[in-house]
Amino acid sequence: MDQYVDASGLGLGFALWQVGANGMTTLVEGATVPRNGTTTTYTVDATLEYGTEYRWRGRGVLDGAYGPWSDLATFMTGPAPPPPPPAPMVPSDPQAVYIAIFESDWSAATHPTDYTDNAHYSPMIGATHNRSVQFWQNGMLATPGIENMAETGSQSPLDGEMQAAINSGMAGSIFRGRGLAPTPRLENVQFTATTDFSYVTLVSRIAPSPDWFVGVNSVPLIANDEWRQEIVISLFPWDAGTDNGPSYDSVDVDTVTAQPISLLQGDPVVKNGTVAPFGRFIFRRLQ
Ligand SMILES: [Ca+2]
Ligand SMILES: [Ca+2]
Repeated sequence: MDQYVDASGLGLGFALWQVGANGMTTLVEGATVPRNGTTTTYTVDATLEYGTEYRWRGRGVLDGAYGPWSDLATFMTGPAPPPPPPAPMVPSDPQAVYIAIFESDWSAATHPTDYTDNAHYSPMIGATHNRSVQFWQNGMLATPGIENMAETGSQSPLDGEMQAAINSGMAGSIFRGRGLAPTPRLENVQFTATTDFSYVTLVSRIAPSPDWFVGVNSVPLIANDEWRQEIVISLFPWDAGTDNGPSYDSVDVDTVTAQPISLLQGDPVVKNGTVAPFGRFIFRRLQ
């Protein structure tokens, strides 16, 4: 413990203890400093811990002789401040341009049962949106927009449903692509996603068919705070649950009580006992 005295030889000694959870005290710091007028201040060098009890006391020092210690004084340090907020969970780029590639394998080789020479797909339609809206979903009843898309290939009124989501702040943009005719074939469509609308939904009708379509619902384009570079999704056939025809060229048999959207099973989409995918969507970031 260093000792200092002022010109008159009078100094003050201080000692500070930390009180542990078990009540044991540990000396944190002690010092002797020159007297400074009527108020002598000492600032400890040690960094004190949050939410911890400390005790201290002082005594006079004169020419190396010590007076009696004062009574112990006690104080409590304040609670720890809240941790800093986590870094924002958004990519540094506020938007990203994607190309959606629709690569169809559908042919007499992939789906030989009842294969039709007229096999094609209706024009693609999609939207960017947030988690507050789903335009279709496995187990959900088809909206009028999904029903008409799946039964006739029309982009309407699905585009109206997407526009309504834009108007209510749940979707960012609608994008439309060409159909695929004939198949197998490739088509693509570009769109721009933003951090506010970073999910993508895209559908196209399997045609001809009663009410079958390929599509994805709410694909997240951001992962680990970054725009995803490439996402490949196999396309299994969905049944919109709104027409009962059993095969591609069936005449319209409107379903009296609509059924939930479900994965299409059995003939004619099965080959060697399993449903064969019709192709894939590839979402690739361009910029
Ligand atoms: Ca119908
Ligand atoms: Ca059906």
